[in-house]
Amino acid sequence: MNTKSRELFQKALKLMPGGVNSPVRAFRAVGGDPVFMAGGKGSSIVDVDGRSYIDYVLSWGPLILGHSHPEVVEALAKALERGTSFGACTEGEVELAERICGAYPSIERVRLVNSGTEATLSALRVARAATGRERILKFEGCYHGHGDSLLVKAGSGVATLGLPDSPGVPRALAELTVTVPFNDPAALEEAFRVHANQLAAVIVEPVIGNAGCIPPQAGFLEKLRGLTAGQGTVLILDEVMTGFRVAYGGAQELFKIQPDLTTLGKVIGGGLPVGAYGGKASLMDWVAPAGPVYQAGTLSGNPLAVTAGLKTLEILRRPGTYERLEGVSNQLAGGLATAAAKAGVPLTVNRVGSMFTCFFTNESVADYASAKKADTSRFARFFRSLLGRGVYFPPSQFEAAFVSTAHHESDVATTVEAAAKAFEEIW
Ligand code: KE4
Repeated sequence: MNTKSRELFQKALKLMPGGVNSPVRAFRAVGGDPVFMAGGKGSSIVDVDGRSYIDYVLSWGPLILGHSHPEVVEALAKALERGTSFGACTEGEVELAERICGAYPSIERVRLVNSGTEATLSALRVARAATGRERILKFEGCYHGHGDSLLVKAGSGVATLGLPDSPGVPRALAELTVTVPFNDPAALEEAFRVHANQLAAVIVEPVIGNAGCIPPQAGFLEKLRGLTAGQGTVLILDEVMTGFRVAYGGAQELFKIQPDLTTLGKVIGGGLPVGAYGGKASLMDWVAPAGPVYQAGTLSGNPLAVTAGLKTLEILRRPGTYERLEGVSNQLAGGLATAAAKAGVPLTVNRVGSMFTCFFTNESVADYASAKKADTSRFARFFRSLLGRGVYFPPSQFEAAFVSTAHHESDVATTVEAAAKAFEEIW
């Protein structure tokens, strides 16, 4: 019985909307009260009642090295002694920009911001300014932060104008966003026919993480690159989740796609608030003060966040890091699939590198529509059964789970054993 969590949540409900600072943390998709966390070390996280869990949320992606990596903590401690923020240029920002541009050949200029949301809404602003166009296209099920233009769901039919996905988003703005299904080349071609030469930008999660993990099908990203290049539409790869996660050079390295702009976040802050957007100099030099597109931020390039990010990227560059991540992630995904099959539970495990999702369906999941066919109530029971056995999965069927370099074979064994019992329970 998580008593302190329960007490804190009752208090939080009186002080914060829904008792949380980000909706998914409220556990509404899985039922019950959220667990309040108190600390973490390596692959494990501990709640305020002293219970520890093997953590596959990892702060929704940033903690690719696990919690409190000693070298990150040490670097932060030293940075703290020099101060927390200057609101001025610092050497660390130049070094982090250099690291990002070195890892992403498509990025000639980069601007650091404080979140993925800031990165995506700024990238869209640049694309609209540079093309002189207003309409944009996104894919159903992709989440790019809470910028107004991106909180839009598909209108009826294909390639039709968007509808606000949240109150407060002006209809006139939502209508400028076209949505089509992911992995649907025909729908994409139709959208480029209907809106020929009117699209300022297409923004896409090259591997969807926000509908659960959905990889691009062969040729889809290439088709997207061809259509955007052909009509002077800016291709924005939203790599806030996949950047430095699925490969050091992100999904654009993995799938060999050269976008015009890229957005980053999560891993590049090593657990502290950092986002970034960057790409061709011809686009990024539209950004103030080089150009007229205004974007700014009090804490952009913050020395602490930059320190955590730089140390994280340094450790990720060490030989064998991604190979080990791949090995442990593959072992885990295989173990979960085998356990489900043994229990007769329909399960589709989608994985790209160290991000994965267990969909409770026996159909393949290639877009948002197929993801939504998953049995979300069974997922909720699975989540709660695992939680009770000390394994913390993302509290939603439509989220990606993550593995860190701190997860070892022993964590996989414990997780698969717990899942096998959970599958028996939830059948
Ligand atoms: P933030 O503003 O939350 O830093 O980043 C927004 C964002 C942009 N692009 C992608 C591909 C993202 O995954 C995100 C944020 N991801 C969610 C997890 N699905 C953050 C968790 C949350 O909202 O609490």
